Amino acid sequence: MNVQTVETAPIEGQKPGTSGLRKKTAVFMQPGYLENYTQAIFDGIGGIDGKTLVVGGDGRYFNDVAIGTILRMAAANGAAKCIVGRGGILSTPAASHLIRKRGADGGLILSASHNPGGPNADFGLKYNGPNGGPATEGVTEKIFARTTEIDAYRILDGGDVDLDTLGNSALGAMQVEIVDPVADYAELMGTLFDFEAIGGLFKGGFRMAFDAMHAVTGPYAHEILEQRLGAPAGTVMNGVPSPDFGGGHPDPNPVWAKTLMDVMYADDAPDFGAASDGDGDRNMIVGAHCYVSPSDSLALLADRAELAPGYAVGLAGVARSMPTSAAADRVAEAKGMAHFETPTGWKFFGNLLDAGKVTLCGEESAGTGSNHVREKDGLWAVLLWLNILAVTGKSVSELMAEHWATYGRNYYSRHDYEAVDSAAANKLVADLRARLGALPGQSAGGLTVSGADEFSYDDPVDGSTSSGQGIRIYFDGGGRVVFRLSGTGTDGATLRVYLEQLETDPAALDKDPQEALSGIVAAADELAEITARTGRSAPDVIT
Ligand code: VG1
Ligand code: CO
Repeated sequence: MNVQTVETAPIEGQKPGTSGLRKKTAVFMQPGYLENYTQAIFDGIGGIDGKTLVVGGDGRYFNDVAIGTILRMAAANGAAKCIVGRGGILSTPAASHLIRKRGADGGLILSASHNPGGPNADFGLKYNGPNGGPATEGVTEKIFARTTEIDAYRILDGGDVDLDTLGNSALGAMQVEIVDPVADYAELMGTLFDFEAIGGLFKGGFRMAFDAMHAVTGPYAHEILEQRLGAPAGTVMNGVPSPDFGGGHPDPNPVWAKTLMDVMYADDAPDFGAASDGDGDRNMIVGAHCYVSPSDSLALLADRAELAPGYAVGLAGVARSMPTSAAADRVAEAKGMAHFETPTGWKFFGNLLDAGKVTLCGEESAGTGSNHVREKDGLWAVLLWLNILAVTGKSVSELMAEHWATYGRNYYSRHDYEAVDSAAANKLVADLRARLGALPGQSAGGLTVSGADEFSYDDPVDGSTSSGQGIRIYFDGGGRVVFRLSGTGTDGATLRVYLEQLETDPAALDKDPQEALSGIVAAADELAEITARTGRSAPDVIT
């Protein structure tokens, strides 16, 4: 086996978005495409000579082939070792944990997360640093800069690794260790949660439905929920990962996890339902006839995390992404905890977690996590909920009703307009930006604008600034709408409209969120001219 240096030229569009580089699978499979980006990562982080990397992905189409290429490139670039999940599988939180546990220098995670998979769907690749978290903005910029000037990549001219056999082997001068993707992660969960108490729930006849959505959490959920916690076989639905996620969108929300929603809203609904996404970092929580919005879930977990052994000492603070509702802030304020507001994307939580400023983090897009890893973690959130249910003996709907009675309710919804013409979407945002100063005092949808700005974040740890992170418009009476363009889509532009209205009247906590938000929805359309500019009369996805 020899190291080959292959001449190449920059490929346009290799710009990482909210969470690494995401493109159509066919784009990633073009000759040199994966190779260029992988070499740009290696160069962008200052080379990988003598380093140890963790490599794994969510098992989607092209995962195994891409891992073969990445391993041959890592060896040719002088890496000392790659630690790889068996079969090329690692959930994103399990990869984050493995990087931290083994003291690795970083990792490559192959996933397009909640985006569909398959030859005609999406693929993705991202680099996580030695803290186990997604590359910071600074590192991401270096990787992107490298893609624009790359002239060669290095790869072994042969050599195959059997991804299915546990243990060590050599690839050129590099060592490859194939590890069980589940074991270390399951062990970590056992240190954070009271498995005996949760096991007791199941022994007592508590029923749960977990939808792995044909994605990576299947093996993790089978092992943890059914094997270690004793939930009956069949608790985990769609638990065998498939390269195209059974043809579905592995996105845990009421639209794409409809199978689970139907189970949870049936007459004989189980006590607790949950789902996770393609790469296992998101979670959806639903009680019997009771969907919990991710923003509310974060707030409830922030309020009650102390009931789990791993958080018994209390939380240092809580962070949420800007478009996430302020429900968690209300808990933090009541408890005298620090709280932070960051741009969208998990990479912004890393510094706060590393500095010990926060213990819990969350996003409205069904991401919740803590300082146990540096990624959001779907099954972790599910287990924290189970621990709280076991200790309190209350149902999900009882817990939510108590929560709203104590803190008020931040009615919340996100409306997504997908595959919109990019130019039209960019112009919508640019025109709003230009009018921000003129908005206060204006009325729209029967509401009066009280303030408007564009979110810019000053990282309190490294002092960096990230601007242009979403347009916020506030209304008299505690309402807010946020406009942002997605950084994970692969078709045109996706306009995300985040709607929120605080309600503290005890008699008004039980409304349908879309009804409670109808005024804000009308105001949003009027101010941004969504219908007129996108040609859409309704959002494609409402969560
Ligand atoms: C979306 C979500 C964001 C999340 C990101 C990655 O980004 O809104 O909250 O961090 O996906 O999640 P965007 O730019 O499309 O809004 V995952 O589970 O896809 O890694
Ligand atoms: Co994900």
